Amino acid sequence: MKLEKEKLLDMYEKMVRIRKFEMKVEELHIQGILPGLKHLYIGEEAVAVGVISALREDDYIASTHRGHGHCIAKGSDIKKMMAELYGKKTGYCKGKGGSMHISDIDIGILGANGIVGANIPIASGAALSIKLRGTDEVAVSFFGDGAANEGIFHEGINLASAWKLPVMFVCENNQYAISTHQSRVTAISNMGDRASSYGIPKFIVDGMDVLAVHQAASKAVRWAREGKGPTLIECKTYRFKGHYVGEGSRELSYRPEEELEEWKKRCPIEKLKSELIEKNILTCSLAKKVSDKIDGEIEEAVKFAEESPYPDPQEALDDLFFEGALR
Ligand SMILES: Cc1ncc(C[n+]2csc(CCOP(=O)(O)OP(=O)(O)O)c2C)c(N)n1
Ligand SMILES: [Mg+2]
Repeated sequence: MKLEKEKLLDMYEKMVRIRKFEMKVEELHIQGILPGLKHLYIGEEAVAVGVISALREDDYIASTHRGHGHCIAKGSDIKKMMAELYGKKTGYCKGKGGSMHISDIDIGILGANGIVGANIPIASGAALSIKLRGTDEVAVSFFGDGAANEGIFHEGINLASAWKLPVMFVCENNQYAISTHQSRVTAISNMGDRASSYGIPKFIVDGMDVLAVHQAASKAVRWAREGKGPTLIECKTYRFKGHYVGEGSRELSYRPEEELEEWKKRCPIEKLKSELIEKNILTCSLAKKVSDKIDGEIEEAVKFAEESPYPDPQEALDDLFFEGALR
């Protein structure tokens, strides 16, 4: 599959935007500036960008607790994301949701989700709605290797396959569910092999290679748009940081330093960068320009968040479904 130069550069830029956003979030959290819990996507950028770059704007994604990368890849406003992380009124959830509740329905982001595995049936539900409306959008559920061992994985995929719903199930297999290695709780090594239980196609790809992910996702999108139903895409990936910001050195108690170092050598951004340089699509000076531009965007997002007001305490119960019940 040959991708246009602009498309490749856009994918590169999006991966850099995710990386830099996450690095800033880590820095601000460690300084004690950001409240709440954050799970960084550093190391996994190729999965979100590879899959989402195969979608249209009117397609849907359902995200996870590790969701900043999905939102940025789908085109979220990083100013509103940063404001949400600061707990400010100008954030996506008016500062009351935080990292694990960012959503932007206008561009098809059905929401991050702090409940592991919960977005699998949500994406299937969105796909059912697509089917009932008779349109050709697709829905994507991102979830981890840990989520793939929950009952909801079976329920969501089973019904989607029985009803041939236009949904892609993307397993971001970073090998760990918090501190538990996949091999301790799963007898098979490829989560993608489970596709055969549901009679759907599988793709098992190198999740550090954005082009490989994009290629698999493009096939899955075509499959869904043609009305053939769901697919399961397993992306082998790795998180370069702890499970959550603040885990610190504890992470080395459950995963060997050498393993981390080996995976870092396979950085998905460096990989794409060198491939694009080799093909004369990217130059070092253009890469520097992209880096500077994104540094500027992040600085602007932080400024926007810092200058924004906190929500008024009077608004604490606004926008909640049970608001009436409490008053
Ligand atoms: C239903 C549910 N069970 C447990 C948790 C606690 N929890 C939060 S993240 C996580 C690990 C998830 O691992 P995985 O699905 O592999 O995603 P990753 O963090 O590796 O991206 C767990 C167990 C939760 N939030 N929801
Ligand atoms: Mg995991």
